[in-house]
Amino acid sequence: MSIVKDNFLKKGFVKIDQLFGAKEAEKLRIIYDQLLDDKDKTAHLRSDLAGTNDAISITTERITQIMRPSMVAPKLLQHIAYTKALHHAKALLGDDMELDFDMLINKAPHTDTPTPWHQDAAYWIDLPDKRAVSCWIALDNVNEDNGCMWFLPVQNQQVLKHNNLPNGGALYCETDTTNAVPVPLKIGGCTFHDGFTLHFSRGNTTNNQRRALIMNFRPKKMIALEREQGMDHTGTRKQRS
Ligand SMILES: O=C(O)CCC(=O)C(=O)O
Repeated sequence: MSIVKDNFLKKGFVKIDQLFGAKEAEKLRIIYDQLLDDKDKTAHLRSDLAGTNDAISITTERITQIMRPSMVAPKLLQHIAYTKALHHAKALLGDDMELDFDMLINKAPHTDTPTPWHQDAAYWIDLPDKRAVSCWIALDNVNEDNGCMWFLPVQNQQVLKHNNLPNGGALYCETDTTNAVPVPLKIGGCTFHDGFTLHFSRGNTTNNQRRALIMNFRPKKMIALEREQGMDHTGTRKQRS
């Protein structure tokens, strides 16, 4: 077994230093910035993970999430990032892995808003085959100050009780974070994490954007089951399992 797969299976996450290079990252950033700027075309897929319950949220998106960006910009799917991430997903969890959904999560400069601790599986419907992996790709250099990912080594395949931040914000759960590990990345680097792995990121306190492109992979048959139940990862956020 490769070291990457071994680490992933033992800890629930693994880092790949470089999924692709700077030129490829720049191509993605151009599309990414167009999507961020185009509030009309992305309106139905866009929200603020910080919730929208206060004066700041009227003028400022703190954690911009755009679900399924490749539905608005299909050329994203032609980018090598998607091919390479799928290749790793198959190596980690099996040849039947396919792209379920993609998303953008951007932390604008000085928005200083953490993404709370959660497990992705809390957002999903309960499926018989629980294999799922997310690839989180850095399109800027990321560190603790602008919101790199932190992970807790996975304990078991249980979804903890989650709650929503007020007014449609992210799901969060209470957990002991003593053993949490930050994973700084260079542009084009990525992490893969399991659907049960607890993760979080600090707010962005720097002068620059913190742009991440995320892809989620699961077995082809489970994607079909989700779609039959109307789950296409474009709807409102709530705890589902
Ligand atoms: O980018 C972030 O701050 C959080 C990302 C996340 O929660 C995820 O990829 O599942």
